[in-house]
Amino acid sequence: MRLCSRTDLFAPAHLAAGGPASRPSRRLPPKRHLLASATFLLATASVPGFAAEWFVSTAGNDSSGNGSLQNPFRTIKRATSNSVSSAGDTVTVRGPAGNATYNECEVRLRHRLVLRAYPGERPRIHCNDMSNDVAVRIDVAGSGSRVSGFEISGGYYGVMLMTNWYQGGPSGNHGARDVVLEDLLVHHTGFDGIKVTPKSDNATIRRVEIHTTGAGYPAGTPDDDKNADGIDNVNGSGMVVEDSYIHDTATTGLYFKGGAADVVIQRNRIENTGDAGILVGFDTSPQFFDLQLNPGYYEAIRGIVRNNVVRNTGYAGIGLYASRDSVVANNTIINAARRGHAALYFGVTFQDWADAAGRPANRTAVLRNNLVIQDGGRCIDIRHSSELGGLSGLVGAPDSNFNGFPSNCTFRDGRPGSNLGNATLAQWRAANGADVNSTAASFSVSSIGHLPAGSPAIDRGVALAQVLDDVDGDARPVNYDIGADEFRGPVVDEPAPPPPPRDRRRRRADVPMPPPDSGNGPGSRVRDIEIPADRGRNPGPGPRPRPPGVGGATVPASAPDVRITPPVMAAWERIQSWIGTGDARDAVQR
Ligand SMILES: [Ca+2]
Ligand SMILES: [Ca+2]
Ligand SMILES: [Ca+2]
Repeated sequence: MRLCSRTDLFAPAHLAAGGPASRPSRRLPPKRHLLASATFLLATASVPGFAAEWFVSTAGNDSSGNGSLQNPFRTIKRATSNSVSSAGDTVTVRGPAGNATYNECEVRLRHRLVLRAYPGERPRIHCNDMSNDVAVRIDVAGSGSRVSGFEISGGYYGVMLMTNWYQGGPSGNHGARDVVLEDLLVHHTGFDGIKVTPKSDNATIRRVEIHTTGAGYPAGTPDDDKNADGIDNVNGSGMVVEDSYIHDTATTGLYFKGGAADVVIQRNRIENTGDAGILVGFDTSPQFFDLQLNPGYYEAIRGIVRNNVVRNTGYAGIGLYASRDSVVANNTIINAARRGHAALYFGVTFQDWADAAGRPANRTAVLRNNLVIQDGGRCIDIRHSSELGGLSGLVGAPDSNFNGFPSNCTFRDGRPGSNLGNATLAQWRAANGADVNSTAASFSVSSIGHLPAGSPAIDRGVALAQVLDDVDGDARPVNYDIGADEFRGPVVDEPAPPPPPRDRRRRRADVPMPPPDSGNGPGSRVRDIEIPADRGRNPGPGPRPRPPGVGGATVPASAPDVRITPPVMAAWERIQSWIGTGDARDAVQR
């Protein structure tokens, strides 16, 4: 079987779906013995609606401290416990350079909190246990929480949003909703960097760097046996991931699946991924779908992927699996699919080969203004499998146009009746009418995806209501460029790319990527394989109404909700400044 399970062996029981959120911690909660802080507590507790702020410092003390700035606690867990903080409070963690590390696992938000770094400081939460504990866990009762400004390393997952939802359970069950994760550096996690479980709706992940996932695998573990993505969302709807940098992941950079609806992925940079870059849907075990909302077992619904730069991926640059009403627009994909698939890929899903499952083909996916840069290889592939009576990667003709491709890449439609194997762009157009306005040329971009002056991508796209800005957060004028960047004249200050990795685990980034062709170039044998499926180890939520999907038209009348936040470039520069500061990348020399 191509889809061998590679997940459950490593899933601790208490991380399994439905179990963890309501299960009491195996550690005893701190005792209510804060005599020293009685006055402080009374002062805060006696005022209805008063939101307290609690401070934590590596110089603090859980016994004698009272959580004030002057007399802080020593551990974050002390401050987040039910015996200290309550819903609506803020926990502020000191992290001065040289003394910023909290060796804690299972930092758990049991109620709605703001857990943040002290201004100007960068505390680090490091969990040494990558088998049983996560570093930061947000309970269902922690819905509405915000985690901001931390470096997080180790743990089974770096951050996990919990759920008590399960298929067929009470309709009111859900996951940790409306959680904001921002300005985080998550790295060297045992498995996934951030895990979003079913019905953990409306998560916002912004200005986050994630790298070096899968540190929990023994040395020598084959890549195909790993499951350690940057962000793994199983049925968490309404998620927004933006202005983030995900790189050097053991498997896929980011995916949302299991019926996740109304997800927006924008202005991110994703590179050096073991498997795919971004996947809209994938392959989820049937029990994680909400069959009332999604009886057709679609993996992703109304997802939007725009203005991302994706580079150096093992499999698809951007792939779609059992999705419907998706928009993939204005992305730049560079040297994708080194091990198989294509820069833009329509995959098929198996859903455990279960009798009760849907395995629908992708439907009404709009591909516009995407820029593919590579030497040969496959630009678009529509897969077909003869298993289970025949599974197709797409219903109908591909709705793909105004994209930019290298002149020497190929196109395939593996569905019955198609003769497109290693087709040229002209043959692809003639066969299915797609990409008639797309451009074949020798494109290039800078190290961060900017177009050079005179690029054949400039003004060759089409205006889209679903795309109003570019990767820099700049508004797009009338004449759209192809790719993530809208060229706006001579570039004065081209920011340098993030520095190369320092420790051994990140060395991979230093190695020049092989030519994109290796194995999938014209005339070579394409590995027609699927990425091993994630069996939905931990599942997430229900759709939130959102602007109407795009039904194939390039410019729908209604404008979607586009959020223009600080440009990704600024985020990358800030991320760069984190690296090499603080007290050590040191403690994590695994
Ligand atoms: Ca995963
Ligand atoms: Ca333009
Ligand atoms: Ca720009």
